[in-house]
Amino acid sequence: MKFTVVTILPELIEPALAAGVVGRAREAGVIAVATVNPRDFTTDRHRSVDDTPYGGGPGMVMKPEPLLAAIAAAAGEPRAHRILLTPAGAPLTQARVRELAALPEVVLVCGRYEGIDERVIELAIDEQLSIGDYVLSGGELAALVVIDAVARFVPGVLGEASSLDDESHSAGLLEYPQYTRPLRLADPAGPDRAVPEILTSGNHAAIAAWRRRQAIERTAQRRPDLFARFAPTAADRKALPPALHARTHLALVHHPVVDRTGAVITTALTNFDIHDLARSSLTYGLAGYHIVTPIASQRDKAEHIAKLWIDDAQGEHRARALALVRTADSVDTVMANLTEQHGLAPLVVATSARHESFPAAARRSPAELVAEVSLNPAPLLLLLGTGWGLADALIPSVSRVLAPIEGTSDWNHLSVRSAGAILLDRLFGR
Ligand code: 4FV
Repeated sequence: MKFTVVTILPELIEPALAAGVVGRAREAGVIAVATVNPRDFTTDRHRSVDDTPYGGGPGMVMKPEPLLAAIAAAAGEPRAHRILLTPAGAPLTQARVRELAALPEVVLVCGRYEGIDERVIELAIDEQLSIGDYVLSGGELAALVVIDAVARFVPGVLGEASSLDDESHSAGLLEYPQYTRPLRLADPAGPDRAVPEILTSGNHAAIAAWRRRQAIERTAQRRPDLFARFAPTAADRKALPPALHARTHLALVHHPVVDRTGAVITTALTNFDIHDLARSSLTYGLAGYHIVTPIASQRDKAEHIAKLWIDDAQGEHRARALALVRTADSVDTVMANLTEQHGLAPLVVATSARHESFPAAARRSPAELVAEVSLNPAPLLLLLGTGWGLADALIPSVSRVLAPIEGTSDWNHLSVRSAGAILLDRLFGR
């Protein structure tokens, strides 16, 4: 594979390719790296490659003509794929790296100064890539990152191509921890640090399973964004707890809640709360929807309405949703039911429109909560408050609270049905 770097500082490229697997691959001719300098395509006696920005402002901008000529020379015919390294580009990913490695050659255009004339991008750039949300003094280091990452996928560059599959990000997961000799490492602050026994067990299947679990756990803890996109394999499913949504229960709490004055009250059950939240619960694959009220007649009403729909053959699609409905006289009763049903006490997560509620509970965004509890086999109990919200002081079992939903105005009185649907989508929506 051939890499041609368009840069006014070619001396930055050579040294980085003088050693390591990429350097050796270059010596072996498995990959080729060339540079083209726009300064060689200037026509003025100062060989200028930059000029002041139209519209004023600090710094200089790279002139279009030398760049266009240099890119054309680098791309040749048939024209190679032309990439500009810029913070404004698409984030570079392992998946894109793997795709680029399938190309016979790429041209990597490096900006300097404040950047390049926009018309060069319009006329002569096929793709813009960024190596990260920060600003470098030039694109050269980014070009070297691309060369190093892509070259690793070029056959013949890495000894064991197999190691590519195990690497971080290859399966959308972070890498598992690595160990080598010595078996026990002295730790001045405590007992020796030993290599996990599983790794010296010789049981390769168990070692592979342990490594996979480590990779999944690390990704969940450190990169909720990546974990949200992680698709477990069938084997993972066996090793991991059931999908989080399938062990999540929603509870609509009518007591203890507060009124606008903050007084603790019991609210009345409303018919469409039963239907709507049952349908949202089914849509996101929840395990159950619990209507919590200390008033027996209200519980009877809820069960009656659910039964009406469940028995009504016509409404079979509604019936599936209403079949999720349960009633309970208190949150504690729901917790006891779930502990019995799942054999594990539930993690109780509150929701609230107010930032200051449940001060003792850990605050979580939906992605953070999913990442934190996805590998914890316990059921999840999500509490929705009616009225003006849950009476936080009266529900000590809450250990986590989801950040309030924020729209675009300071008015935040979503109906509990809407808030429930939005939160479920943020937790489990694809
Ligand atoms: C960069 C990045 C980057 C911006 C102005 C070069 C510099 C200067 N490239 N990922 N981050 N480029 O900061 O790719 O022209």
